[in-house]
Amino acid sequence: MTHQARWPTLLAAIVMAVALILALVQAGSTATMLHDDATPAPATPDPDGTPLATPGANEVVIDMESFTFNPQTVTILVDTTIVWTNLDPVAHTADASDDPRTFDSGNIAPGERYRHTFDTRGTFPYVCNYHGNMRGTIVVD
Ligand SMILES: [Cu+2]
Repeated sequence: MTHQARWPTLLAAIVMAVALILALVQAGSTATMLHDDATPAPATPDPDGTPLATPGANEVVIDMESFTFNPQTVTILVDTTIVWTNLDPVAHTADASDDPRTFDSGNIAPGERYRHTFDTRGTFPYVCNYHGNMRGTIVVD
């Protein structure tokens, strides 16, 4: 009868050994998972999406010459820039005649320029503040 009593002990030893092996395997896989932490990707710098304006593009030049605006009437598209260029030996201005003024160049000294970009459609008569008969018109179509 003594040999029968050994079976439960042997069985218990085998179950404990298997349980120990399973526990070790599980611990190992857990350790592997802990090493699998995601490294955050380096932040890519956000490039400035603003396109660079090409100098001279979308610009129309009006000469201030011999006390006249030349050409006197200019028709342009929206977002066109007018560049008034003073070729006279005296100062001029280009002041819109509307109120409040759409544009007002202030003093444009001889050889100087004044730029204004028209972003709305309309007809804009303007005048030189120093010479009342010096007039022009910008038509924004
Ligand atoms: Cu003038």
